[in-house]
Amino acid sequence: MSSDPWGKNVLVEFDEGIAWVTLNRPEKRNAMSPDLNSEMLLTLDALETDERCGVIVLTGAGEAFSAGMDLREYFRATDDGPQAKRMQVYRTAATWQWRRLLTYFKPTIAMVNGWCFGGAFTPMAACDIAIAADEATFGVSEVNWGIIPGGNVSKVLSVIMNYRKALYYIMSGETFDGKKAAELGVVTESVPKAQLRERTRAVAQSLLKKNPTAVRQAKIAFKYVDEMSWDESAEYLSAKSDQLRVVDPEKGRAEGMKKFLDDKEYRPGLGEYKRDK
Ligand code: ACO
Ligand code: V55
Repeated sequence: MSSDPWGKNVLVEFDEGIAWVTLNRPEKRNAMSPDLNSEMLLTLDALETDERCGVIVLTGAGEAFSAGMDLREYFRATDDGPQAKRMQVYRTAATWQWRRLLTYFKPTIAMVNGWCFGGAFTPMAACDIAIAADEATFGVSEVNWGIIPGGNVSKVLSVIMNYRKALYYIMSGETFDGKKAAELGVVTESVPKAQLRERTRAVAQSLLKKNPTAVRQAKIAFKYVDEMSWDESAEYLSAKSDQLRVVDPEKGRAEGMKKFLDDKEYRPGLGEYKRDK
């Protein structure tokens, strides 16, 4: 018997350093139920220390990325029940959707293959990178169901989206496609659905080629500075840089300097080195 926490509402496949993590309730368009949320939380915790996982790709089974929170199991079933139980269900959702994902130890990519509604914006936006199918449909649809974008959907929108655009989509519930999502900065890029997996795989593989400690420290630093003053940020970034030298087992800083200054044979993304050695 496998002791993996995933396997029912969440599937995980390992593929050369990539862990493909799939929300797996296709018949419910991967709506996030309390059971799914508990499984995702355990899955993220397990993958954080799993050596087969160097980067996470979060996606959805079937036609949907995720149709948001499960209106039946997450809201209706808990609305009139004990407050303590409801808070526990909400907290589990929040814990994986943004607390864990925002500063996850490994790079995270949301691969938005289809429908992305309401509560699905939280994990999508909490991933470091989001790549959508041009054909995907996005909607901040809460207003249609007499609720507001909670679960920190409004907060993530205030970070990733322009103020006027965010308010417009929050108040109108109007949908937009993957191309528009890229234009709005809601996703990093969008590609035709036929190329989505291949493109996502290429991005994931390019991240895996970088020094993982440097990538991690850069990402985490970026996420935290947002809410700091300039002075705090400068001080924190300086400390974070020093920390990187200490915690990097590859000693990438010394290696990086040597590659550029002494060996002169490394030009990431720029082709052949042209200067005289
Ligand atoms: N909560 C609960 N059940 C859902 C949800 C949801 N968010 N989304 C889809 N489902 C269920 C449907 O009730 C249906 O269940 P059934 O087969 O038992 O009747 C099943 O998934 C398939 O849904 P359909 O509507 O039949 O699928 P279709 O492909 O036609 O449409 C779509 C997909 C557009 C995603 C549609 O299901 C939809 O609009 N869902 C709601 C999207 C939404 O607004 N989500 C935000 C919720 S609010 C929040 O997240 C905080
Ligand atoms: C919403 C989402 C939630 C939640 C409460 O967007 C409301 C609606 C993502 O979790 O806990």
